[in-house]
Amino acid sequence: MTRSNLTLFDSVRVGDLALKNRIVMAPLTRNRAPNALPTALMAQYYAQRASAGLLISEATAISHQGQGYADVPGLYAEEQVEAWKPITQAVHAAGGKIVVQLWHVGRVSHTSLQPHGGQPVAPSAIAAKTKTVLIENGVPTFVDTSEPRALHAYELPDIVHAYAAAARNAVYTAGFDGVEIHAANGYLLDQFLKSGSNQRRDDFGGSIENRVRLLHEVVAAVCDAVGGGRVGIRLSPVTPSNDAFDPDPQPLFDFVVRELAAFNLAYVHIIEGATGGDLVLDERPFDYIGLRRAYRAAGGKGAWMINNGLDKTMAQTCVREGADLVAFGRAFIANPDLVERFLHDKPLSDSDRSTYYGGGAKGYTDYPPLLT
Ligand code: 8OZ
Repeated sequence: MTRSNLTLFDSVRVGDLALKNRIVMAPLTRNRAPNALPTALMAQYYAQRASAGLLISEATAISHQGQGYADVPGLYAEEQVEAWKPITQAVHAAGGKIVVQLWHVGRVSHTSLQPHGGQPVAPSAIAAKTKTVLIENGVPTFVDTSEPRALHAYELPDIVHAYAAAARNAVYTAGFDGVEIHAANGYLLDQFLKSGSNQRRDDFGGSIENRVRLLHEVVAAVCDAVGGGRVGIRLSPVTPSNDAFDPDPQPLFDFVVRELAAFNLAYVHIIEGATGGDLVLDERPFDYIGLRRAYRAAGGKGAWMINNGLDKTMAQTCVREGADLVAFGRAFIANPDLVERFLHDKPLSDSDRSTYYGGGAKGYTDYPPLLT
């Protein structure tokens, strides 16, 4: 088959995983895991969406320090790992595949969510001009993130180990098909990459090579833990989310993907533009085709996944032009059967923003599939 005949509905091999189609459910934070514990409702929610070629879980904390929002799940304590098992089982029983997104928020946190009420950690002691979500009496409230403290270099190996340990928990115990390293959207790894948040003077700041060092170590450790064929990574070169900023993202991310090429990753997942498909008027141009070419030219064989508010027609065009997978976020909230709706060109339902974060079944598991 030539590329020009490919459709979103064709199967594809992604690292160690055989996917039944190229439609991916993007990671979506839903804040329905009180005490960082996954629930039975989450099993129902993910299983409802198992016709996607791949489900990427909501961002999941690799450590208590890595947590920055109320009621997001974790994957570091034994009871959390146990609580994920019925979720991966439900997805598999429904014929789906699921990877977990491994998350350390860095400075995007609040003292009330940190161990011993301490300060959130960051590459440098620079606060993010952004909000986080706390849940008070069941009601989500947006509050400023707390002033972070700069990590000591001697603390970084523990963070690298936490990523690897969470990856092992995911694949060997919880039953996930793989992991996605969250290096996007202004969280810890993105904070190290970008000079707006990284003003360090040691081996982890300054030059591009130095700013990429922590990411490189994390990817190496996670691949070592579970094998590159079960590892994906998410990047967002230009998103302003969570106050992420770098004045010169193209050489930075070209360098990042060239480094990644050596790891035999399952996939590289790129948020093209501002997270959530929101339009930013002052967005600088970024050459995403050039980014993919840089990865391929360096020998990168992983699947190329793109994401950002695409509709079916745009996604189909992208697949013909070289994307291997397309991730859809919001569309999966109100359309559990998104794949079938795309296949039969059926209309999509709109999601209710007021139930995105926190709450129960309403706006979560109660969006029906279309009747056939
Ligand atoms: C929305 C609300 C909270 C967190 C991301 C994990 O942007 C998130 C997130 C999104 O990657």
